[in-house]
Amino acid sequence: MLRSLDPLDRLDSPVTSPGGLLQLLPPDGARVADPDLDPWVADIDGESLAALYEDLSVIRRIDVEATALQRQGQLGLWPPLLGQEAAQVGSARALRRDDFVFASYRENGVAYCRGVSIAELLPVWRGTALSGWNPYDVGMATPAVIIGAQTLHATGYALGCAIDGVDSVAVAYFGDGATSQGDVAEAMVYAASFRVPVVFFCQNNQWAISEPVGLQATRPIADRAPAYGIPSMRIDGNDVLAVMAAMRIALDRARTGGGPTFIEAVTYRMGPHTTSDDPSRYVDRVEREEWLAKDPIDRLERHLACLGLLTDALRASVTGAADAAAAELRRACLALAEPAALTVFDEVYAEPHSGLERQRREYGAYLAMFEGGAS
Ligand SMILES: Cc1ncc(C[n+]2csc(CCOP(=O)(O)OP(=O)(O)O)c2C)c(N)n1
Ligand SMILES: [Mg+2]
Repeated sequence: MLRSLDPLDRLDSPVTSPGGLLQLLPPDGARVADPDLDPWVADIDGESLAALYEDLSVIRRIDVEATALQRQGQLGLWPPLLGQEAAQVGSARALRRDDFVFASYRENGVAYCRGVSIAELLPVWRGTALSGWNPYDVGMATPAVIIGAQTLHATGYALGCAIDGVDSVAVAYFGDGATSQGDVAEAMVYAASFRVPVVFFCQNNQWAISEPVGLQATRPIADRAPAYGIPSMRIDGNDVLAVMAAMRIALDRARTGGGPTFIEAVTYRMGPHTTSDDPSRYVDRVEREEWLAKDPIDRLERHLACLGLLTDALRASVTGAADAAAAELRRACLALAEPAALTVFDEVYAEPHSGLERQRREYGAYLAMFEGGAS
């Protein structure tokens, strides 16, 4: 039998916090109590809150700067995470170094928290390399663009951890849209059957490109998990403390043999799907305004102010860190060397492959037709 904690039990109860979400920091920043979540963030003192505030602010700045660089033609594409900072920081900062993340393209905030350098975030989006970092250096795989596929990778990795007898946990990050993919269903069935130490972390940002979540989920997405035998929590994804508490509950369950947990972090994609998208064609402005009032950084600022911790010194140091990140992003982007065209065939397979060699020859011959020839 799976161990079930109160947050799961309360999912079916009509008397949950507003909107049916588990919450510790509402938009006005006045901390609310939650008997299930509170013990899991009891150690978060003023210093920790300030560190979270810096993470959120730096990540937003990286995201905004990268979006601007794409607009200036310096990046080919960028998938903004604007509005989802708390979901990413709260969850990623709950992880241990030996845990392993399998994410989609949008988790640049998670990558930052895992220790991926700003320079390593960029090559894929500038098109100068097929991947930006060594997964084993940071405990995070490079982004999966095949929607939902990473849930299978995470489940397999986590099963390996269990077989090895280590208590590391794998976390799959994916979106609301991904929950309609077969891969996610397969991963959840498998994880439940074998009590795999994996956390399914769904950022419900209300959109799968231009498709609103309501079209594919007439019930909360978190409600699906118990049917697989997986406990779930539906949390306010713009509340960094609630996210951290939920992730710590899930990690503890996984480490102690309780198997998988599903977390639905309810948030909002404030920007376009990617820089190639024009959300003004389908997003309701009033709805977006409503979510703007629930901004994850504003509410942490209000909370810090309530505690008397939003000092000029803190503001100055956080602004300094964000400015430095933006400058580093711009510098690193412009410094990326353009790769030789034929290197696109390198490191596709570990072993030589005749089909790939044929393609390399053909492309080389094509390039040779131009001035300068193949490089
Ligand atoms: C298997 C697969 N089908 C379709 C796509 C095209 N696609 C790219 S992003 C996306 C929407 C994903 O939405 P969601 O899972 O909510 O993640 P979000 O982009 O909102 O973070 C789709 C359908 C894809 N990349 N892979
Ligand atoms: Mg989505």
